[in-house]
Amino acid sequence: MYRFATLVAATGVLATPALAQSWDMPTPYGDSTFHTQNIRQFAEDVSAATDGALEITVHSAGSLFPGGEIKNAVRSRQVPIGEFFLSSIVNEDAAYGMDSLPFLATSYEEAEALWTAQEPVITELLAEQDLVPLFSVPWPAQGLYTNGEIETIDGMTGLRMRAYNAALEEFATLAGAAPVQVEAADIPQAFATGQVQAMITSPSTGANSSAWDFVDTYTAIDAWLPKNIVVVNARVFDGLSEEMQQAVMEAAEAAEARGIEMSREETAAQTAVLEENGMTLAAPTDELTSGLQDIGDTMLENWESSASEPALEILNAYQSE
Ligand code: PCA
Repeated sequence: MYRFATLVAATGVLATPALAQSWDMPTPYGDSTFHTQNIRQFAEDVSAATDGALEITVHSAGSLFPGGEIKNAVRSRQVPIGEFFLSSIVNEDAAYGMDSLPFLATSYEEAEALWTAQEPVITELLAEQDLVPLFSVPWPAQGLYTNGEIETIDGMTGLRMRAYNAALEEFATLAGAAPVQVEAADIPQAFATGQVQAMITSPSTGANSSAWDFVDTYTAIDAWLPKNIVVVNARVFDGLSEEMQQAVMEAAEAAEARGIEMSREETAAQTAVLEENGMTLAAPTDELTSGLQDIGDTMLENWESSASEPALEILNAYQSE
């Protein structure tokens, strides 16, 4: 019996291709999020292209690591690969936070141009931490979720507002609101307990968190398109065969293009879901837009006064296009 078990175990080992690898991939966002669906497809593509020699398992909704820890988990090789919200690491360098500056890039074309300017700089910065960026996909433009329509910036005074990064915290403060940091997965809970009363996020995250249960109005201020990024640990990546590296890079390129398409389609589709569930869709009044633009100007000035040299170079490159 003992001998038989040993034989089976030994055969099992031999049956596994020598270089087969299995990677865990954490993301902060839930299964209904289009980014998560996109990275699951990326994982399938990698598996197919390597004949199963590289299997990636996606762990969604912060189940393996909370959003704020994913970058360091990949850096320290606790996991080989992960997805996170790029601007969440703006404290390391202003270059990471540019996609969350209000009105700097407000369309997919501008978001792409901004990423083109950011990518080489960010690639260099991440290399210092043993990280290789694989692809980056923007969320749809960010809109305002409130009870009742906000017609001027004064309407935001005193509102407890959900924030997801430092830029949104600054934004809320400049608008006279009170920012409260809440991860996407905790939005329903934060509204239900009265921790927050308003938020700025995409139609995707609004629909994915059933915003209509807590607020009745969506105002499409379309002020910025923040991005997710997928990174792999450089040492793990370098350890792959050349064919495997190429398979990962090709799947990554396809994932970026597919993700941008999914994001574009989400904008109208999920805004319609908000409306179908009874929310009022509002266009911002001219007064609100100009109030928001003033805040954007102030934030850009603040950003410039503390930005690193490489970050300022990104801004120059982007603005001179
Ligand atoms: N959804 C994420 C980030 C930006 C977005 O649209 C969130 O709200 O946390």
